[in-house]
Amino acid sequence: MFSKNFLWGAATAANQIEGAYLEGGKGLSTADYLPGKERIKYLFDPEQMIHTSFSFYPSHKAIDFYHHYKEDIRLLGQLGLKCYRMSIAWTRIFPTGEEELPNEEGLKFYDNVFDELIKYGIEPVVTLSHFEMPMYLVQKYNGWIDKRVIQLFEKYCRVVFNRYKDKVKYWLTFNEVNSVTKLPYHSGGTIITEKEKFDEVGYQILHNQAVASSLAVKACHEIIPDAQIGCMMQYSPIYPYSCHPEDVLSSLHLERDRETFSMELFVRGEYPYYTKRLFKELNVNLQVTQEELNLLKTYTVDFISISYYMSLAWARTDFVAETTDGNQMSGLKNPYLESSQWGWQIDPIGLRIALNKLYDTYRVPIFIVENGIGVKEKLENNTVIDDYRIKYLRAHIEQISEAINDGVEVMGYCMWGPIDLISNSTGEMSKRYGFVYVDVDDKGQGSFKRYKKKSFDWYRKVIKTNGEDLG
Ligand code: BGP
Repeated sequence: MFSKNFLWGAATAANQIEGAYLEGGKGLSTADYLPGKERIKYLFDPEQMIHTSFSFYPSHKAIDFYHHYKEDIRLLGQLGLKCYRMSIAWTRIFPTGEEELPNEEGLKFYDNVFDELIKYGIEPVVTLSHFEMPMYLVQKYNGWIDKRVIQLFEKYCRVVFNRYKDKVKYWLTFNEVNSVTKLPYHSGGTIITEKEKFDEVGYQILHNQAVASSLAVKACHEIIPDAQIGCMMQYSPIYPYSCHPEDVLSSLHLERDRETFSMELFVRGEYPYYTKRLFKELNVNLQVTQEELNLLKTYTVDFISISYYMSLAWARTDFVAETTDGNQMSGLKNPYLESSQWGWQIDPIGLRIALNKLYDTYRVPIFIVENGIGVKEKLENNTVIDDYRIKYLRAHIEQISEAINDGVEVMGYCMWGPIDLISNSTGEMSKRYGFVYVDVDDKGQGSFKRYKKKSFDWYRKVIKTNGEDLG
């Protein structure tokens, strides 16, 4: 049973929808340097990427939400969304990150977006940093590895909290914050040249972002006392491939090191008990002050938010089995699960498991802020009959309902990508997630017209009946 105030929603990110990458005084961001399909090659080695000039950059136009926001929010209004998760591009507010004063045109743009959402009774849920930051700060400081970026981020947070305090009551700090230890450029604007320092740099960025999150929590509560602010983690439960004790142990380690480690910092406000051993094994030595540790402990988040797309299987090091791709992590193929066209394993029960595990450990409310399926689709008769999407979302919503019946406090659910958008991992437009088809291809060509898919009316009904009618 979903509570009356359950936040039914949908989620996007600025660099995947807005376009207009140099309009309104916006500065260049890390995302503006990501190419289209070629990006996969560079995700783990961005140094060469930022010095290469590509023929096409998806974020520059994206789906042109910047000029279509009224039309798009009207569609979100028709869906009956209770909330809409979106992100603010830091570079629209502070183009280089270091200006004395914010860019009024950028502030005004988000004022317009929030006003439009509020007009339709949609609560904005705002991510402060979703895989982008001013490129200037990458060039000057090498991104989040430099602690001076913490203060610049705090300044940006204080500006947007003050400006939008009457309009936005739900905030998220860093999108999929645990990804920084795997993707330091993507999530932290840091280029690592000494490969042997990869783990050390990754965990230092995570620390710096945890400190910044504490400062954001402090500022948010001071400036908007009735707001709630959460952290955001990419969570794919890691299953042991077999009941061999070594498989169980290695999956426990993988899940902790790559995923839940970050939650200890943000939710409990301290380094987990296994840190010493982990850091010794990874040869990680961090620059941490007592003042920073005090901040972590004092200003913890109000709730956890997660993205959930899939689960992964894992085993002991010398075990050989078929592998599969996943959201920023690959793993072993689970013989009991089907996969999406991109190899992400479809596992609705995994969401119930994820919610129970997190609630069991942290006992704070959980907000699912991303879940969905990317599919190659063709527009026929001005629509797409996407029964597979309905099936995927229905199965996941059923499992959320089960988790709520288990006793887990779930605040809300945002499906990912209500209107087709640019894929984060592949830069493709053809990895479509939406209830609304957008006529743009992988090279940014098309009419940019929007068309409702079959799932549009289905989700509208789900929300209208507060999850009673999933048929
Ligand atoms: C998450 C990101 C999103 C989004 C989603 C789907 O990791 O937070 O930005 O894109 O995954 O992934 P993709 O776009 O790679 O299919």
